[in-house]
Amino acid sequence: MDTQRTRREFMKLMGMGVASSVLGGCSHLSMVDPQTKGRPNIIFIFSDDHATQAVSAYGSKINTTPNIDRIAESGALFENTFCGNSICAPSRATVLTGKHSHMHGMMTNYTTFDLTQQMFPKLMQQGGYQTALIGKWHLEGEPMGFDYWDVVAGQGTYYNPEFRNAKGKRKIDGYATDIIGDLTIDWLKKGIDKNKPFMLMCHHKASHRIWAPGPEHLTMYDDVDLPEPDTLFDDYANRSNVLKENEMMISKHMMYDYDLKVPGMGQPDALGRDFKNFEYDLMTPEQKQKWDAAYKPKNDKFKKSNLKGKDLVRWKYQRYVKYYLRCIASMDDNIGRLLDYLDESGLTENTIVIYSSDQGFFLGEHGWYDKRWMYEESLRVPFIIKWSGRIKPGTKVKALTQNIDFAPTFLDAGGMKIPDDMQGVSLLPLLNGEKPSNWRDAIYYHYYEVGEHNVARHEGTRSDRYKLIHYYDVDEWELFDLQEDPKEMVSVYDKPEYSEVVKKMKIKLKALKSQYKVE
Ligand code: SGN
Ligand code: CA
Repeated sequence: MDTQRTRREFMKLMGMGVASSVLGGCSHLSMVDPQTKGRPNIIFIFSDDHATQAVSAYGSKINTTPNIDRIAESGALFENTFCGNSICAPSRATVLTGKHSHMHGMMTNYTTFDLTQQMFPKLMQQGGYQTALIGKWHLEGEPMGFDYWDVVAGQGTYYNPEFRNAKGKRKIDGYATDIIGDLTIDWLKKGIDKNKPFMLMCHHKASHRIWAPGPEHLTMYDDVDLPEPDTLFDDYANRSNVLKENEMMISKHMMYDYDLKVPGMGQPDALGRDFKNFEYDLMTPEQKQKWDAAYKPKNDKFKKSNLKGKDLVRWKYQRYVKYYLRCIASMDDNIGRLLDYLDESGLTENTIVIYSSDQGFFLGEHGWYDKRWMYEESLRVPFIIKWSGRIKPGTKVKALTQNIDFAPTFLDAGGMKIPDDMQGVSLLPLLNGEKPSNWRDAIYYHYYEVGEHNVARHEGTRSDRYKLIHYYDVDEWELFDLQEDPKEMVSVYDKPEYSEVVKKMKIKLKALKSQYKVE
Protein backbone atom coordinates (compact mmCIF):
# COMPACT_ATOMS: atom_id res chain seq x y z
CA MET A 1 0.00 0.00 0.00
CA ASP A 2 1.63 3.20 -1.05
CA THR A 3 -0.83 5.81 0.07
CA GLN A 4 -1.08 6.88 3.65
CA ARG A 5 -4.64 7.58 4.50
CA THR A 6 -5.15 10.41 6.81
CA ARG A 7 -7.51 10.74 9.66
CA ARG A 8 -9.69 12.97 7.53
CA GLU A 9 -10.11 10.18 5.00
CA PHE A 10 -10.85 7.79 7.80
CA MET A 11 -13.59 9.99 9.11
CA LYS A 12 -15.02 10.24 5.63
CA LEU A 13 -14.97 6.45 5.42
CA MET A 14 -16.69 6.24 8.76
CA GLY A 15 -19.30 8.65 7.48
CA MET A 16 -18.32 11.28 10.00
CA GLY A 17 -18.17 15.00 9.56
CA VAL A 18 -14.71 16.51 9.49
CA ALA A 19 -14.42 19.20 12.09
CA SER A 20 -11.74 21.73 11.47
CA SER A 21 -8.93 21.93 13.93
CA VAL A 22 -5.31 22.81 13.53
CA LEU A 23 -4.43 19.33 14.69
CA GLY A 24 -6.40 17.35 12.19
CA GLY A 25 -9.90 17.78 13.45
CA CYS A 26 -12.25 15.66 15.46
CA SER A 27 -15.91 15.10 14.97
CA HIS A 28 -16.96 14.58 18.57
CA LEU A 29 -15.66 17.66 20.28
CA SER A 30 -18.76 18.00 22.37
CA MET A 31 -18.44 14.49 23.83
CA VAL A 32 -15.00 14.83 25.26
CA ASP A 33 -12.91 16.62 27.77
CA PRO A 34 -12.35 20.02 26.19
CA GLN A 35 -8.83 20.03 27.59
CA THR A 36 -7.75 17.26 25.22
CA LYS A 37 -8.89 19.51 22.35
CA GLY A 38 -11.00 16.69 21.03
CA ARG A 39 -8.10 14.33 20.60
CA PRO A 40 -8.26 10.87 22.11
CA ASN A 41 -6.02 9.52 24.80
CA ILE A 42 -4.28 6.28 23.82
CA ILE A 43 -3.36 3.38 26.08
CA PHE A 44 -1.18 0.80 24.37
CA ILE A 45 -1.00 -2.41 26.39
CA PHE A 46 1.92 -4.42 25.08
CA SER A 47 2.89 -7.84 26.37
CA ASP A 48 5.89 -10.02 25.75
CA ASP A 49 5.56 -13.18 23.64
CA HIS A 50 1.79 -13.53 23.97
CA ALA A 51 0.65 -15.70 21.06
CA THR A 52 -2.83 -15.42 19.59
CA GLN A 53 -3.31 -19.15 20.30
CA ALA A 54 -3.56 -18.10 23.95
CA VAL A 55 -6.16 -15.34 23.52
CA SER A 56 -9.76 -16.52 23.66
CA ALA A 57 -10.91 -13.70 21.37
CA TYR A 58 -8.68 -15.36 18.74
CA GLY A 59 -10.24 -18.75 19.40
CA SER A 60 -7.81 -20.19 21.95
CA LYS A 61 -8.37 -23.87 22.68
CA ILE A 62 -6.31 -23.77 25.85
CA ASN A 63 -7.35 -20.75 27.94
CA THR A 64 -9.67 -17.84 28.34
CA THR A 65 -8.68 -14.18 28.51
CA PRO A 66 -11.97 -12.52 29.49
CA ASN A 67 -10.53 -9.05 29.92
CA ILE A 68 -8.52 -8.93 26.71
CA ASP A 69 -11.70 -10.21 25.09
CA ARG A 70 -13.57 -7.22 26.53
CA ILE A 71 -11.43 -4.99 24.32
CA ALA A 72 -12.31 -7.10 21.29
CA GLU A 73 -16.01 -7.24 22.16
CA SER A 74 -16.29 -3.48 22.35
CA GLY A 75 -13.90 -2.78 19.47
CA ALA A 76 -12.05 -4.39 16.57
CA LEU A 77 -9.94 -7.53 16.41
CA PHE A 78 -7.29 -7.71 13.72
CA GLU A 79 -7.00 -11.28 12.47
CA ASN A 80 -3.88 -10.80 10.42
CA THR A 81 -1.40 -8.57 12.20
CA PHE A 82 2.22 -9.70 11.95
CA CYS A 83 5.58 -8.68 13.29
CA GLY A 84 8.44 -7.98 10.89
CA ASN A 85 11.14 -9.72 12.93
CA SER A 86 9.94 -12.09 15.60
CA ILE A 87 12.14 -11.03 18.45
CA CYS A 88 11.79 -8.59 21.29
CA ALA A 89 14.01 -5.51 21.06
CA PRO A 90 13.74 -5.21 17.24
CA SER A 91 9.99 -5.45 17.51
CA ARG A 92 9.88 -2.76 20.21
CA ALA A 93 12.08 -0.51 18.07
CA THR A 94 9.68 -1.07 15.17
CA VAL A 95 6.73 -0.03 17.32
CA LEU A 96 8.55 3.16 18.30
CA THR A 97 9.77 4.08 14.82
CA GLY A 98 7.21 2.64 12.37
CA LYS A 99 10.11 1.11 10.47
CA HIS A 100 11.47 -2.33 9.70
CA SER A 101 14.58 -3.52 11.59
CA HIS A 102 17.16 -2.60 8.95
CA MET A 103 15.91 1.01 8.95
CA HIS A 104 15.87 1.61 12.72
CA GLY A 105 19.05 -0.43 13.11
CA MET A 106 17.87 -2.78 15.88
CA MET A 107 18.15 -6.00 13.93
CA THR A 108 18.80 -8.38 16.83
CA ASN A 109 18.39 -8.27 20.60
CA TYR A 110 22.10 -7.49 20.79
CA THR A 111 22.30 -4.44 18.54
CA THR A 112 22.44 -0.97 20.08
CA PHE A 113 19.38 1.15 19.43
CA ASP A 114 20.01 4.73 18.41
CA LEU A 115 17.67 6.60 20.72
CA THR A 116 18.29 9.91 19.00
CA GLN A 117 16.36 8.82 15.93
CA GLN A 118 12.77 9.73 15.10
CA MET A 119 10.30 7.90 17.32
CA PHE A 120 6.57 8.40 17.51
CA PRO A 121 6.48 9.34 21.25
CA LYS A 122 8.77 12.30 20.53
CA LEU A 123 6.47 13.36 17.71
CA MET A 124 3.44 13.02 19.95
CA GLN A 125 5.13 15.18 22.57
CA GLN A 126 5.78 17.81 19.93
CA GLY A 127 2.15 17.53 18.87
CA GLY A 128 0.97 18.32 22.40
CA TYR A 129 0.54 14.85 23.88
CA GLN A 130 1.76 13.80 27.29
CA THR A 131 3.62 10.50 26.96
CA ALA A 132 4.34 7.79 29.52
CA LEU A 133 5.92 4.34 29.53
CA ILE A 134 5.51 1.80 32.32
CA GLY A 135 6.98 -1.71 32.39
CA LYS A 136 9.29 -3.44 29.96
CA TRP A 137 11.53 -1.27 27.78
CA HIS A 138 14.25 -3.74 26.73
CA LEU A 139 16.27 -1.19 24.79
CA GLU A 140 19.53 0.09 26.19
CA GLY A 141 19.66 3.49 27.84
CA GLU A 142 16.99 5.71 29.29
CA PRO A 143 13.72 5.84 27.38
CA MET A 144 13.47 8.96 25.24
CA GLY A 145 10.32 10.72 24.15
CA PHE A 146 8.47 10.08 27.41
CA ASP A 147 7.39 12.69 29.94
CA TYR A 148 7.24 9.90 32.47
CA TRP A 149 8.82 6.46 32.46
CA ASP A 150 9.23 3.70 35.00
CA VAL A 151 10.72 0.54 33.54
CA VAL A 152 12.08 -2.84 34.57
CA ALA A 153 15.76 -3.53 34.11
CA GLY A 154 16.48 -5.50 30.90
CA GLN A 155 14.09 -8.44 30.60
CA GLY A 156 12.85 -7.78 34.12
CA THR A 157 11.91 -10.45 36.63
CA TYR A 158 8.51 -11.74 37.75
CA TYR A 159 9.22 -11.72 41.49
CA ASN A 160 10.16 -8.56 43.43
CA PRO A 161 11.47 -6.78 40.34
CA GLU A 162 13.81 -3.84 40.07
CA PHE A 163 12.43 -0.73 38.37
CA ARG A 164 14.20 2.40 37.28
CA ASN A 165 12.81 5.83 36.54
CA ALA A 166 14.25 9.32 36.21
CA LYS A 167 14.94 9.33 39.98
CA GLY A 168 16.94 6.11 40.02
CA LYS A 169 16.57 2.40 40.73
CA ARG A 170 14.43 0.65 43.31
CA LYS A 171 13.22 -2.84 44.05
CA ILE A 172 9.47 -3.21 44.40
CA ASP A 173 8.15 -6.14 46.42
CA GLY A 174 5.45 -8.17 44.74
CA TYR A 175 4.65 -9.74 41.41
CA ALA A 176 5.77 -7.83 38.30
CA THR A 177 2.45 -8.09 36.46
CA ASP A 178 0.50 -6.75 39.44
CA ILE A 179 3.08 -4.03 40.03
CA ILE A 180 2.93 -2.89 36.39
CA GLY A 181 -0.87 -2.93 36.72
CA ASP A 182 -0.68 -0.81 39.89
CA LEU A 183 1.84 1.67 38.48
CA THR A 184 -0.32 2.12 35.40
CA ILE A 185 -3.47 2.90 37.36
CA ASP A 186 -1.51 5.11 39.78
CA TRP A 187 -0.19 7.14 36.88
CA LEU A 188 -3.70 7.54 35.50
CA LYS A 189 -4.88 8.69 38.92
CA LYS A 190 -2.03 11.05 39.73
CA GLY A 191 0.16 11.59 36.67
CA ILE A 192 -2.16 12.93 34.00
CA ASP A 193 -1.65 16.49 32.89
CA LYS A 194 -5.27 17.59 32.51
CA ASN A 195 -4.32 20.08 29.81
CA LYS A 196 -3.20 17.45 27.35
CA PRO A 197 -4.33 14.18 25.86
CA PHE A 198 -2.01 11.33 26.81
CA MET A 199 -0.32 8.36 25.20
CA LEU A 200 0.40 5.70 27.82
CA MET A 201 2.39 2.57 26.99
CA CYS A 202 1.82 -0.20 29.54
CA HIS A 203 4.35 -2.92 28.74
CA HIS A 204 4.08 -6.19 30.61
CA LYS A 205 6.91 -8.57 31.31
CA ALA A 206 4.47 -11.46 30.96
CA SER A 207 4.44 -13.88 29.27
CA HIS A 208 8.19 -14.09 28.68
CA ARG A 209 10.41 -16.95 29.77
CA ILE A 210 11.15 -18.09 32.54
CA TRP A 211 7.40 -18.18 33.16
CA ALA A 212 7.02 -17.79 36.89
CA PRO A 213 3.30 -17.59 37.72
CA GLY A 214 2.07 -15.19 40.38
CA PRO A 215 0.95 -16.28 43.85
CA GLU A 216 -2.72 -16.14 42.85
CA HIS A 217 -2.43 -18.43 39.87
CA LEU A 218 0.08 -21.06 40.94
CA THR A 219 -2.35 -23.96 40.73
CA MET A 220 -4.58 -22.77 37.91
CA TYR A 221 -5.12 -25.56 35.32
CA ASP A 222 -4.02 -28.21 37.85
CA ASP A 223 -7.10 -30.27 37.17
CA VAL A 224 -7.12 -30.10 33.40
CA ASP A 225 -5.17 -31.68 30.58
CA LEU A 226 -4.62 -29.06 27.92
CA PRO A 227 -5.19 -30.16 24.34
CA GLU A 228 -1.95 -30.74 22.45
CA PRO A 229 -1.18 -29.13 19.12
CA ASP A 230 -1.27 -31.58 16.18
CA THR A 231 2.33 -30.77 15.34
CA LEU A 232 3.84 -31.47 18.79
CA PHE A 233 5.84 -34.37 17.37
CA ASP A 234 6.89 -32.68 14.13
CA ASP A 235 9.92 -34.47 12.59
CA TYR A 236 10.86 -31.46 10.42
CA ALA A 237 10.65 -33.45 7.19
CA ASN A 238 9.53 -31.85 3.90
CA ARG A 239 10.94 -28.44 4.70
CA SER A 240 14.34 -26.74 4.83
CA ASN A 241 17.13 -28.67 6.50
CA VAL A 242 17.72 -25.77 8.87
CA LEU A 243 14.64 -26.75 10.87
CA LYS A 244 16.35 -29.80 12.30
CA GLU A 245 19.12 -27.64 13.73
CA ASN A 246 16.79 -25.68 15.99
CA GLU A 247 17.47 -25.50 19.72
CA MET A 248 13.99 -24.76 20.98
CA MET A 249 12.34 -28.14 21.32
CA ILE A 250 10.21 -28.85 24.36
CA SER A 251 11.56 -32.40 24.30
CA LYS A 252 15.25 -31.53 24.23
CA HIS A 253 15.92 -27.91 25.07
CA MET A 254 13.88 -27.18 28.15
CA MET A 255 15.71 -27.31 31.44
CA TYR A 256 14.16 -29.10 34.39
CA ASP A 257 14.66 -26.48 37.09
CA TYR A 258 14.90 -23.31 34.97
CA ASP A 259 11.91 -23.90 32.70
CA LEU A 260 9.88 -26.73 34.19
CA LYS A 261 10.45 -25.78 37.82
CA VAL A 262 11.57 -29.23 38.93
CA PRO A 263 14.75 -28.73 40.94
CA GLY A 264 17.22 -31.47 41.76
CA MET A 265 16.82 -33.63 38.66
CA GLY A 266 20.52 -33.51 37.81
CA GLN A 267 19.70 -34.02 34.13
CA PRO A 268 20.97 -31.30 31.79
CA ASP A 269 19.18 -30.54 28.53
CA ALA A 270 20.47 -31.64 25.11
CA LEU A 271 22.88 -28.68 25.13
CA GLY A 272 24.33 -29.72 28.49
CA ARG A 273 22.64 -26.85 30.35
CA ASP A 274 21.09 -27.17 33.78
CA PHE A 275 20.33 -23.63 34.95
CA LYS A 276 18.60 -22.80 38.20
CA ASN A 277 15.17 -21.24 38.36
CA PHE A 278 16.48 -17.84 39.44
CA GLU A 279 12.97 -16.52 40.13
CA TYR A 280 12.83 -18.83 43.17
CA ASP A 281 15.93 -17.17 44.61
CA LEU A 282 14.26 -13.77 44.26
CA MET A 283 11.23 -14.78 46.31
CA THR A 284 10.55 -13.86 49.92
CA PRO A 285 10.17 -16.76 52.38
CA GLU A 286 6.35 -16.37 52.18
CA GLN A 287 6.40 -16.46 48.40
CA LYS A 288 8.66 -19.52 48.48
CA GLN A 289 6.31 -21.25 50.86
CA LYS A 290 3.34 -20.77 48.53
CA TRP A 291 5.42 -21.87 45.56
CA ASP A 292 6.64 -25.02 47.29
CA ALA A 293 3.14 -25.88 48.46
CA ALA A 294 1.95 -25.65 44.85
CA TYR A 295 4.79 -27.45 43.09
CA LYS A 296 6.65 -29.72 45.49
CA PRO A 297 4.01 -32.47 45.67
CA LYS A 298 3.70 -32.50 41.87
CA ASN A 299 7.46 -32.62 41.47
CA ASP A 300 7.78 -35.51 43.90
CA LYS A 301 5.13 -37.40 41.97
CA PHE A 302 6.87 -36.69 38.67
CA LYS A 303 10.24 -37.85 39.98
CA LYS A 304 8.69 -41.20 40.90
CA SER A 305 6.86 -41.56 37.59
CA ASN A 306 9.88 -42.39 35.44
CA LEU A 307 8.18 -41.07 32.32
CA LYS A 308 9.96 -41.66 29.02
CA GLY A 309 9.68 -40.94 25.29
CA LYS A 310 6.47 -39.32 24.08
CA ASP A 311 4.89 -39.50 27.53
CA LEU A 312 7.70 -37.37 28.90
CA VAL A 313 7.33 -34.81 26.08
CA ARG A 314 3.60 -34.69 26.77
CA TRP A 315 4.25 -34.07 30.45
CA LYS A 316 6.75 -31.31 29.63
CA TYR A 317 4.26 -29.73 27.23
CA GLN A 318 1.57 -29.60 29.94
CA ARG A 319 3.99 -28.18 32.48
CA TYR A 320 5.39 -25.54 30.14
CA VAL A 321 2.12 -24.29 28.70
CA LYS A 322 0.42 -24.16 32.12
CA TYR A 323 3.17 -21.90 33.48
CA TYR A 324 2.86 -19.71 30.41
CA LEU A 325 -0.93 -19.50 30.69
CA ARG A 326 -0.81 -18.73 34.41
CA CYS A 327 1.44 -15.75 33.66
CA ILE A 328 -1.14 -14.63 31.11
CA ALA A 329 -3.98 -15.06 33.60
CA SER A 330 -2.37 -12.46 35.88
CA MET A 331 -1.93 -10.11 32.98
CA ASP A 332 -5.53 -10.55 31.93
CA ASP A 333 -6.68 -9.78 35.51
CA ASN A 334 -4.64 -6.61 35.49
CA ILE A 335 -6.01 -5.56 32.14
CA GLY A 336 -9.46 -6.04 33.68
CA ARG A 337 -8.54 -3.76 36.57
CA LEU A 338 -7.31 -1.14 34.12
CA LEU A 339 -10.47 -1.33 32.00
CA ASP A 340 -12.61 -1.06 35.14
CA TYR A 341 -10.69 2.02 36.22
CA LEU A 342 -11.17 3.60 32.80
CA ASP A 343 -14.90 2.95 33.07
CA GLU A 344 -15.19 4.25 36.63
CA SER A 345 -13.17 7.38 35.95
CA GLY A 346 -14.99 8.23 32.75
CA LEU A 347 -11.77 7.96 30.76
CA THR A 348 -13.22 5.16 28.60
CA GLU A 349 -15.21 7.70 26.64
CA ASN A 350 -12.20 9.35 25.03
CA THR A 351 -9.48 6.75 25.39
CA ILE A 352 -8.38 4.33 22.70
CA VAL A 353 -7.23 1.05 24.26
CA ILE A 354 -5.04 -1.31 22.26
CA TYR A 355 -3.77 -4.74 23.19
CA SER A 356 -0.83 -6.26 21.34
CA SER A 357 2.36 -8.22 21.88
CA ASP A 358 5.90 -8.00 20.52
CA GLN A 359 5.77 -11.39 18.86
CA GLY A 360 3.78 -14.55 18.74
CA PHE A 361 5.09 -17.74 20.33
CA PHE A 362 5.13 -21.48 19.82
CA LEU A 363 3.03 -23.32 22.35
CA GLY A 364 4.15 -26.78 21.35
CA GLU A 365 3.47 -26.33 17.64
CA HIS A 366 6.33 -28.01 15.73
CA GLY A 367 7.47 -29.31 19.14
CA TRP A 368 8.67 -25.82 20.05
CA TYR A 369 8.67 -23.06 22.60
CA ASP A 370 10.09 -19.57 21.70
CA LYS A 371 9.50 -17.70 18.42
CA ARG A 372 11.84 -16.26 15.70
CA TRP A 373 10.63 -18.38 12.75
CA MET A 374 8.40 -16.89 10.10
CA TYR A 375 5.87 -19.62 10.81
CA GLU A 376 2.37 -18.50 11.68
CA GLU A 377 2.46 -18.96 15.45
CA SER A 378 5.44 -16.67 15.96
CA LEU A 379 4.73 -14.31 13.06
CA ARG A 380 1.18 -13.37 14.03
CA VAL A 381 0.57 -10.99 16.93
CA PRO A 382 -2.63 -9.99 18.66
CA PHE A 383 -3.90 -6.54 17.77
CA ILE A 384 -7.16 -5.51 19.36
CA ILE A 385 -8.41 -1.95 19.62
CA LYS A 386 -11.38 -0.25 21.19
CA TRP A 387 -12.44 3.32 20.72
CA SER A 388 -15.76 4.31 22.16
CA GLY A 389 -18.19 5.67 19.64
CA ARG A 390 -15.74 5.16 16.79
CA ILE A 391 -15.46 1.41 16.30
CA LYS A 392 -18.48 -0.83 16.01
CA PRO A 393 -18.32 -3.46 18.76
CA GLY A 394 -17.25 -6.88 17.51
CA THR A 395 -15.58 -5.62 14.31
CA LYS A 396 -13.21 -8.12 12.64
CA VAL A 397 -10.41 -6.89 10.39
CA LYS A 398 -8.90 -9.34 7.92
CA ALA A 399 -6.50 -7.05 6.03
CA LEU A 400 -2.76 -7.78 6.25
CA THR A 401 -1.27 -5.47 8.84
CA GLN A 402 2.08 -5.25 10.53
CA ASN A 403 3.77 -3.72 13.57
CA ILE A 404 5.31 -1.04 11.32
CA ASP A 405 1.74 0.31 11.17
CA PHE A 406 1.37 0.96 14.90
CA ALA A 407 3.30 4.26 15.09
CA PRO A 408 1.52 5.77 12.06
CA THR A 409 -1.80 4.70 13.60
CA PHE A 410 -1.04 6.43 16.92
CA LEU A 411 0.01 9.63 15.15
CA ASP A 412 -3.01 9.54 12.89
CA ALA A 413 -5.38 8.99 15.81
CA GLY A 414 -3.82 12.01 17.51
CA GLY A 415 -4.36 14.08 14.38
CA MET A 416 -0.66 14.38 13.63
CA LYS A 417 1.16 14.09 10.34
CA ILE A 418 2.75 10.73 9.59
CA PRO A 419 6.36 11.34 8.52
CA ASP A 420 7.11 10.17 4.98
CA ASP A 421 9.96 7.97 6.11
CA MET A 422 7.78 5.83 8.37
CA GLN A 423 7.30 2.55 6.55
CA GLY A 424 3.95 1.57 7.99
CA VAL A 425 0.58 3.09 7.31
CA SER A 426 -2.27 4.16 9.54
CA LEU A 427 -4.72 1.39 10.40
CA LEU A 428 -7.58 3.81 10.98
CA PRO A 429 -9.10 3.24 7.52
CA LEU A 430 -9.59 -0.42 8.47
CA LEU A 431 -11.55 0.22 11.62
CA ASN A 432 -14.90 -0.12 9.91
CA GLY A 433 -13.99 -3.72 8.99
CA GLU A 434 -13.69 -3.05 5.27
CA LYS A 435 -10.49 -3.27 3.29
CA PRO A 436 -9.64 -0.25 1.12
CA SER A 437 -9.01 -1.40 -2.46
CA ASN A 438 -5.40 -0.27 -2.48
CA TRP A 439 -4.43 -1.97 0.76
CA ARG A 440 -1.17 -4.01 0.78
CA ASP A 441 -1.36 -7.57 -0.54
CA ALA A 442 1.71 -8.96 1.22
CA ILE A 443 3.97 -8.28 4.18
CA TYR A 444 7.76 -8.39 4.51
CA TYR A 445 9.61 -10.33 7.21
CA HIS A 446 13.30 -10.60 8.11
CA TYR A 447 14.88 -12.44 11.04
CA TYR A 448 18.57 -11.63 11.56
CA GLU A 449 19.75 -13.02 14.89
CA VAL A 450 22.28 -15.82 14.94
CA GLY A 451 22.54 -17.30 18.40
CA GLU A 452 20.21 -18.53 21.11
CA HIS A 453 17.80 -21.23 19.85
CA ASN A 454 19.82 -21.56 16.64
CA VAL A 455 17.29 -20.32 14.13
CA ALA A 456 18.80 -19.69 10.69
CA ARG A 457 18.51 -16.16 9.37
CA HIS A 458 15.70 -15.79 6.88
CA GLU A 459 13.50 -13.35 5.06
CA GLY A 460 10.25 -13.73 3.22
CA THR A 461 6.84 -12.52 2.32
CA ARG A 462 3.32 -13.61 3.21
CA SER A 463 0.21 -12.90 1.22
CA ASP A 464 -3.31 -13.90 2.20
CA ARG A 465 -2.69 -17.41 0.91
CA TYR A 466 1.02 -18.04 0.39
CA LYS A 467 4.22 -17.69 2.34
CA LEU A 468 7.67 -17.68 0.77
CA ILE A 469 10.72 -18.03 3.02
CA HIS A 470 14.39 -17.77 2.06
CA TYR A 471 17.08 -19.10 4.42
CA TYR A 472 19.69 -17.14 2.58
CA ASP A 473 22.82 -18.33 4.42
CA VAL A 474 22.22 -21.82 3.05
CA ASP A 475 20.15 -20.65 0.06
CA GLU A 476 17.17 -22.86 0.86
CA TRP A 477 13.59 -21.83 0.14
CA GLU A 478 10.18 -22.81 1.43
CA LEU A 479 6.75 -22.08 0.03
CA PHE A 480 3.61 -22.78 2.03
CA ASP A 481 0.10 -22.85 0.70
CA LEU A 482 -1.63 -21.70 3.87
CA GLN A 483 -5.04 -22.61 2.53
CA GLU A 484 -4.07 -26.26 1.97
CA ASP A 485 -1.49 -26.54 4.73
CA PRO A 486 -2.21 -23.99 7.48
CA LYS A 487 0.11 -25.82 9.88
CA GLU A 488 3.06 -25.44 7.50
CA MET A 489 4.15 -29.05 7.46
CA VAL A 490 5.06 -29.42 3.77
CA SER A 491 6.91 -26.92 1.66
CA VAL A 492 5.58 -26.94 -1.91
CA TYR A 493 8.46 -24.84 -3.20
CA ASP A 494 9.70 -27.63 -5.53
CA LYS A 495 6.30 -28.84 -6.69
CA PRO A 496 5.77 -28.10 -10.40
CA GLU A 497 2.16 -27.06 -9.84
CA TYR A 498 3.38 -24.21 -7.65
CA SER A 499 6.10 -22.93 -9.98
CA GLU A 500 3.99 -19.95 -11.06
CA VAL A 501 3.21 -19.07 -7.45
CA VAL A 502 6.91 -19.27 -6.59
CA LYS A 503 7.70 -16.90 -9.45
CA LYS A 504 5.04 -14.42 -8.36
CA MET A 505 6.02 -14.55 -4.71
CA LYS A 506 9.67 -13.95 -5.60
CA ILE A 507 8.66 -10.91 -7.61
CA LYS A 508 6.59 -9.77 -4.64
CA LEU A 509 9.53 -10.23 -2.27
CA LYS A 510 11.79 -8.24 -4.55
CA ALA A 511 9.24 -5.45 -4.83
CA LEU A 512 8.79 -5.29 -1.05
CA LYS A 513 12.56 -5.16 -0.55
CA SER A 514 12.75 -2.30 -2.94
CA GLN A 515 9.76 -0.52 -1.34
CA TYR A 516 11.25 -0.90 2.14
CA LYS A 517 14.78 -0.11 0.98
CA VAL A 518 16.23 -3.40 2.15
CA GLU A 519 19.10 -3.37 -0.32
C1 SGN B 1 16.02 -14.77 26.52
C2 SGN B 1 15.44 -16.18 26.60
C3 SGN B 1 15.24 -16.79 25.24
C4 SGN B 1 14.49 -15.84 24.36
C5 SGN B 1 15.22 -14.52 24.33
C6 SGN B 1 14.62 -13.51 23.46
N1 SGN B 1 16.33 -17.00 27.32
O1 SGN B 1 17.35 -14.78 26.09
O2 SGN B 1 14.55 -18.01 25.37
O3 SGN B 1 14.39 -16.35 23.06
O4 SGN B 1 15.26 -14.00 25.65
O5 SGN B 1 13.33 -13.21 23.87
S1 SGN B 1 16.35 -16.87 28.91
O6 SGN B 1 17.14 -18.02 29.36
O7 SGN B 1 17.00 -15.62 29.26
O8 SGN B 1 14.99 -16.91 29.37
S2 SGN B 1 12.85 -11.80 23.59
O9 SGN B 1 11.41 -11.80 23.74
O10 SGN B 1 13.49 -10.91 24.55
O11 SGN B 1 13.25 -11.49 22.23
CA1 CA C 1 9.34 -10.88 23.29
